Order: sequence, then C-alpha cells, then structure tokens
Amino acid sequence: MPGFELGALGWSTELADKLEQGLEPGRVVAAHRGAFDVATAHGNVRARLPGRMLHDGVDVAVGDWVGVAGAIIQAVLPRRSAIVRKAAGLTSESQTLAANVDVAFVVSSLGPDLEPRRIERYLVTIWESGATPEIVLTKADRMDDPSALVAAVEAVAVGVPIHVVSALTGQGCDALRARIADGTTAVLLGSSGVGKSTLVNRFVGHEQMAVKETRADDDEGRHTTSHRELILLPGGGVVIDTPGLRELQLWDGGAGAVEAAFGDIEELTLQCRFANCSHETETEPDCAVQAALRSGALSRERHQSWLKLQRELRAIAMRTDARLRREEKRKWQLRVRDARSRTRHRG
Ligand SMILES: Nc1nc2c(ncn2[C@@H]2O[C@H](COP(=O)(O)OP(=O)(O)OP(=O)(O)O)[C@@H](O)[C@H]2O)c(=O)[nH]1
Ligand SMILES: [Mg+2]
Ligand SMILES: [Zn+2]
Repeated sequence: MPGFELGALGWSTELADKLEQGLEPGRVVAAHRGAFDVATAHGNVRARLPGRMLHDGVDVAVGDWVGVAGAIIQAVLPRRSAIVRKAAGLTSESQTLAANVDVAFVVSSLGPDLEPRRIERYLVTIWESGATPEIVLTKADRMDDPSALVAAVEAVAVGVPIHVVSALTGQGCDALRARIADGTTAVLLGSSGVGKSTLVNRFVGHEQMAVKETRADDDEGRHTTSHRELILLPGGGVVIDTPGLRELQLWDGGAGAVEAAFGDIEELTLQCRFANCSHETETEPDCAVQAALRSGALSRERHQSWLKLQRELRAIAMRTDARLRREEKRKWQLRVRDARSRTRHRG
C-alpha cells in the first residue's frame, strides 16, 4: 500500500516534537464505529483505541494527529482547532466534527431556501473553534442574478469572504480551490444537498465521493454522504467532507465549542476573583489567566487568539441574542464549577 507524504497532510516539526518516541505519526482520515482509518507514511492503517482511552472517553475525530503502534492509537496530539457540536439529545456531551482545521467553508445553495441567519449561527461556532470561516454559495447556475441574496449574506458576515460558485459551469471553483493551500486543511459544512461532495469531486478530478443522483431542486432529503472523510487534493491541500447538518445541532454546540478549543483558559477564568474580570491586562486583580501568563503555564500567543475570539464573538453576538448567550455560558460555567466542587468535597 503506498504511503503518504505526511507534510502534504499538514505534519510539522511542532507536531513531531509532541509525539512520543517510538510511535508512528498519522492523521485520522475517516471514523467508523469503533475504528479509525489513519493515514501514515506507510499507508492507511485501520486502528482502534485501547480500552484505557475508551474508558477515559478520549475524543478522536477526523483530522486528528495520532501516534499509532501496530493497529492501536496510543496518543492523540493536541489540536489547534476543533469544530464541535453538542451531541443529539439533552446530554451536555459534545461531538467533534473535524479537528485541526484551518479554514471552514459554510456551504449553502443559492435559492429560496437560503437563510442568512443560519449562516450567521455557523459563523459563531466556527469562530469559537479556532478555524477561520469562509462562505460558499453554490448552484449559481440556478439564478439569473444572485446579487440580492449575496448582499443579504454579506450583511450577517461582515469581513468574511464569500465565494459564489457553480460546480456545473465551474464559476468560482478555481478561486475556491486556491483557498486550500498546500499543507492547510479545509472542512465543508452545511445542509444536505447543497453540493459539498460535488465540490470535492471537482477538486479531486473524479467521483471520489458519491453525490445525490437526481438533481432535485429542493435541498432537503436523504443524506448522501454518510460519514466524515478527509481527502488529500492533487496539487496539495486537504479537505474534509461531512454529511449534511441540521443547523440547531451545530448552534447548540456553542459552549461546548469554546470548552473544546480553549478549555484550559475557560477553566482558569472560573478562578478569577471577579466575575467581570477582563483577563486582558496585568492590572486585573487576582486574575487567574494573567497568573498563568506570568508563570508561563499559558502562552502569550494562545492568550491572544483567545482574546481575539472573544472579541469576534462579541461582535457577532451583538447582532444576535447576545444576552441570552452570555447568560447561557455563565450558567454553564457555574454548572461546571458546582460539579467540580461537589467531586472535590466528596473526594
Ligand atoms: N445546478 C447545480 N446543481 C448542483 C451543483 N452542485 C451540486 N449540485 C447537485 O446537488 C445535488 C446534491 O449534491 P451533493 O454534492 O450530493 O450534496 P452534499 O452537500 O454533499 O449532500 P450530503 O452529502 O447529503 O450532505 C446533486 O444532485 C448535485 O448534482 C451546482 O453547482 N449546480
Ligand atoms: Mg455529500
Ligand atoms: Zn481574569
């Protein structure tokens, strides 16, 4: 079986430094029930998690970098970003849709079903994930003049690039492909039937992913893509295709997404003396985040990207139901704190 050039999949010396000696590096390219396809320099390996990691609930997702030995995943390397949603139902558990993503494309098709509000909610989740969002409006060939719809999307996505494409005519496809540079990872997110897999096939140059047979005009219906898959594009760059999502599932992931991407800092903020602590300047009294910066436990760079995220979230939240979100988050933080102090008192 031919191996992979790990650099093309995004492997770096930074990652190599974090890998335990003796383990073979690989990237999770597909997740199945209980098993993962891992791309390594020696080809694809069907690997499993050891019982110890299953028991600890270690989260492994498509896009993760792992260390394997034999057919066992022995280590999951720290993520630089993670697109997370709440698992279905009333649980507070989260599900990682894709890990180590640089750019997340929010894909919608141009037509009467296009909902700018839905796009806005995707953007919130993506900003929280650590990836950078871009918007893709597909099936441009179905409209004489999409400019009004594009303007409506622009209004909810200030500063976010918008690509208007047609996989049928090729309009905008090369420009979109160029956004997935060598060594970077993109993910396609959006409802079923908007044309995510069709775009992947166009980039790959053949029918890599199955697409919906009939060119039905409505975007609803059965999912064609059934599992998440990471694909190495000819000419460089990596793209993760995903099955269609229903909006609310992703939106509900809000608090969980921050927790996944910046859990360490979020946890620190619970220890700050004041609830309205900005965590931003050295003059904040008894700020646990600043203390971690001073001790070196938290890097300046990570602190900066977290602050940037908070600002972006704030800007978007101002137009959406800001207060509700903040209250939800606060409630969630208090729940975490209560749960922690309960375990502490018990133990
Ligand atoms: N007219 C037109 N049809 C398109 C375009 N792109 C995709 N389609 C059609 O839209 C349908 C759905 O495309 P898919 O690529 O399967 O959609 P998907 O987003 O991958 O859907 P799921 O896998 O279910 O999430 C197919 O019948 C495609 O042929 C386009 O640019 N123009
Ligand atoms: Mg698909
Ligand atoms: Zn603080």
